[in-house]
Amino acid sequence: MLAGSNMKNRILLTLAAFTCCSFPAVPAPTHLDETPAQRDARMAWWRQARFGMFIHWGLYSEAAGYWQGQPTRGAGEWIMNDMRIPRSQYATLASHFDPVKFNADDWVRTAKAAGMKYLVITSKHHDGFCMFHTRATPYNVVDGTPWRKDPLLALSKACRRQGVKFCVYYSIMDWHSPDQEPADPDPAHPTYNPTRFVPGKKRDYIRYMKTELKELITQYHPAVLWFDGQWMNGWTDEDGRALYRYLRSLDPALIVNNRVKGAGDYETPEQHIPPQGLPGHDWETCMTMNDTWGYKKEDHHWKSTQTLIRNLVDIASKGGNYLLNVGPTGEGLIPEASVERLREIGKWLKVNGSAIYGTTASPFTRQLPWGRCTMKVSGDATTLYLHVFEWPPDGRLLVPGLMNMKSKITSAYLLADPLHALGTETTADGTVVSVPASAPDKISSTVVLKFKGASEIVAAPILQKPDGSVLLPASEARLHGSTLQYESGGPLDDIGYWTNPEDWADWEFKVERPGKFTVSAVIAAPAPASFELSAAGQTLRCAAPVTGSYVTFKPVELGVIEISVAGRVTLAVHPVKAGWQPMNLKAVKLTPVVAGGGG
Ligand code: FHN
Repeated sequence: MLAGSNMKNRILLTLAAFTCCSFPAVPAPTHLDETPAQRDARMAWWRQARFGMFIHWGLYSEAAGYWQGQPTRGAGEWIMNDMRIPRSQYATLASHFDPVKFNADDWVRTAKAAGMKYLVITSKHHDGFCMFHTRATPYNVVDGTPWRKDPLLALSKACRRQGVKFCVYYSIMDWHSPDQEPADPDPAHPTYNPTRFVPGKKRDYIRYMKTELKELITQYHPAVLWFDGQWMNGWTDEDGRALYRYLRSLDPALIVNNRVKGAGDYETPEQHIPPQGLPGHDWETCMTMNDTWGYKKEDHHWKSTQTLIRNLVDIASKGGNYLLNVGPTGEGLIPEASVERLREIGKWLKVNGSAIYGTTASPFTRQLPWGRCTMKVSGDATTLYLHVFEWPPDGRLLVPGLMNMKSKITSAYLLADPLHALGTETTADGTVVSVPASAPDKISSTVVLKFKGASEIVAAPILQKPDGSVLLPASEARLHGSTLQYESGGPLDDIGYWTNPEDWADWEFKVERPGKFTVSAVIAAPAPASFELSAAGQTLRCAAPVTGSYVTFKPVELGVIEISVAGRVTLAVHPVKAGWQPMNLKAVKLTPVVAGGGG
C-alpha cells in the first residue's frame, strides 16, 4: 500500500502491507461474479510461474520457410498468406507431414530443464490445420497426415507426468475454413489476412470453433487457452466475451488471454517488454528466439542467452511473465540453437530461480543503474532480489533511494553464495551492499536483501552506472511546456509531441566520478531538426538524424562535455526555434571519454 507522507518526494512504502499480486479493482471482465480473491486464487499458479514455453508447430513447419523452392520473407507460420498459396495447394503439405522424431517427453523435459513452468502449443494456427484429433474436421493431424498421431494428446500427458502446465493456442482467424474468406479479395493475389465471415456463416464458424474448444478443454485439459487472430473482420468484443463465458463455464479454473477480445485474464505484449510494465494488470510478453514463430530453416538470427536471461529478469522486475517461443522442425525436433539457449537459461535459473518465480514487480519507480529488482513480501518480512547486470568495480553496490535500513536489514547475501553474509551501510543516496570483487555470473548475479517492516524508498537522483556512464531515459525526463509528452505503450518509450519549439526537457543526475563525457542520444525524426543540449555550463548545438519516421530511432553522437566537479548536474535539451521540426527522443547517454582512447 502506498501512503503519502509529509516529506516531499519521500514515498513511505509500507511493504509489509504490500500483498503479492492483489491488484485493486482491475478484475478481468469475467461476468462470472468472480471476486478479486477468487481471481487471485485462479491466477496464483500463473503468477508464480513467470516463465513458459511457446511452441509454434504445424504444416508450416514442414515448409520450413520455403514454397516451391522460393523463400518466404515473412514468419514461417505465415507462409500460406505471404506466398499466396491456394488452400488446396497448401493442404498438400499434410500428405508430407510425418514428424517421426517427435518425442513429447523430450520437448517437455527441455522446457522443464529450462525452468519453464508452462507450455503453450498451437492447436490451430491461422492456416486452420488442427494439430489435435478433432471430430469437427478431417483437416487434422490424425486424419489428414501419414503420421496419424495426436501430438497434443501426447504433450498433455507428458506435461502431467512431468509437472508442467499444458496450455493451448487457438487462432480465431482461419484461412482454411469455408466460413471465412479474405476480407478484401484480390483474385490476382489471394492473401488471406485479414479474413471476414462468409455472409451468413458466422454462426456456423462459431459453432465449429466451440466444438473444437470443448474437445480441447474436456479431452486435453489445458490450463490456459491462448487466443490469437482476433483481429479478423466481424469478430467483436461481445463475441469474445460470450466465448470467454462459455469456456469458463466448461472449466472455471481456466485462464484465457486477452486476445479472445473484449475479455480475458491477462495482457499479451508481443516481441517487446512494456517499458513501465502494465501496472494493475497481469501480463505476459511473448517473444521469438530468432525472428520467426514457425520454423524457417534459414533463420539463424538467434538472440543471445544473455539477452534472453536479461529479458526474463526485466519482465519479472515489471511484474510480467515471459513466454519464449520455439519453432520445431517438420521432423518434430526443437532446433539445437534453441535447445542450447534453453539449457543455459535453465542453469541460470537453477541458481537464481527463487528471485524470479513467485516474485512481484520492483518497488523502485526509477530504473536501477546496474540492473533490476524483484520482490517477495511475506507478512512484515520483505525480500528484495537485486539482479546485477553491471557489477560494481569498487565492490560497493548502491541501491539508490533505499533509506534508513540499518536497523531493518536482517540479512544480505549472494544467491550463489548464501552462507557468506554481505555488509550493508546507509548513505545519503541509499543503501550500499559490499559485494565481492567479481560477479558470480557474468549475465546477471542476484544479491538478496532481507528486511523486516516498512522501508523508505525516496526518489533518488539518476546515478552513474558502474562503468561511469549516465543513462537519461525519456521516462525520467522533466518535461516543460504545453504539448511535449512521454509516450509509452507497446514499444513506445520516448519524449514525443515536440511540436512546440518553446517546449523543452531536462534531467537531474548525480556524478561521483567527474571527467569528460561523450554525449549521445537516440532519436527518431522524419525531418531535419536542430536543438541545443546544455550541461555543466556547456552547450552543444546538435542536429537530429533524419530517420524517416517518428518510430525509427537511431543513435547519434552529439559531442563532448566536461563535468569537472562531482555532484548534481542538470542536462537540458532545447529546440532551436528557427526551422524547428518535431523529433522523438528516447534517451540521452553520457559515456566517459577514456584518456587517450575513443569516447
Ligand atoms: O500472426 C500471429 C503470429 O503468427 C504468431 O502466432 C504471434 C504469436 O503471438 N501472434 C500473431 C501475431 O501477433
